[in-house]
Amino acid sequence: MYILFGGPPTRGLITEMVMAEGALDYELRPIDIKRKEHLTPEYLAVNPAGWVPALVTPEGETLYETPAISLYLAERHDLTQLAPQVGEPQRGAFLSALFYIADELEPAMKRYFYPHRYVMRDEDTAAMKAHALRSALDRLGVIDRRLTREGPYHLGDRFSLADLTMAYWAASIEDDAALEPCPAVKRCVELVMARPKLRPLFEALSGY
Ligand SMILES: N[C@@H](CCC(=O)N[C@@H](CS)C(=O)NCC(=O)O)C(=O)O
Repeated sequence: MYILFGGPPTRGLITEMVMAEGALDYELRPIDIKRKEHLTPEYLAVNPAGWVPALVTPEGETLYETPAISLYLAERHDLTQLAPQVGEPQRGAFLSALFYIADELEPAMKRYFYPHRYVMRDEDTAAMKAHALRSALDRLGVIDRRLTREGPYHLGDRFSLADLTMAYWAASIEDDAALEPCPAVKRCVELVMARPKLRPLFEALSGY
């Protein structure tokens, strides 16, 4: 059985969504980052980076970095409904989409949630948060243009981990109106959130 260190409102939810889509069993060990449980010696022994999620495999190996965990689960369990397999025509487009989200959108979201870490003076925190949101929306704007051209999903009619991951981040933006300039992103998020196995997990996110 997998052991997942995470829980809402963290991106551990992305891993839970992958588990749900794949009907995989796991034991959730919630880590409350507000109470700094991710910085305890016990948790740092699991993931020395002090971040959640971390996933312990049935064989006892510890995995970290959310997109890596998602890909690992999709590949190990042949979850072709989440990821085109190596050699499939859409594999390259899928990897490009997933890595764009991981490398470009995620860092902006990190600054959005932790703006105080990126300023020299406390009084600049609100401006940093606003700047981070603009950066995230800029990235979502790029995705929006792709989805307008090729959507409703990143791979056309085919849902994938790229949509799931993007939807988690877009749904995490506190101001619903912020997504108004990105109608194709909004449409994709709605489609992802309506998936029966994912709906309860997105509801858990909106409760925070
Ligand atoms: N690159 C890592 C980052 C993980 C990450 O930053 N997780 C957040 C929760 S969503 C966290 O642990 N935050 C605590 C902190 O940064 O102190 C991943 O994608 O898994």
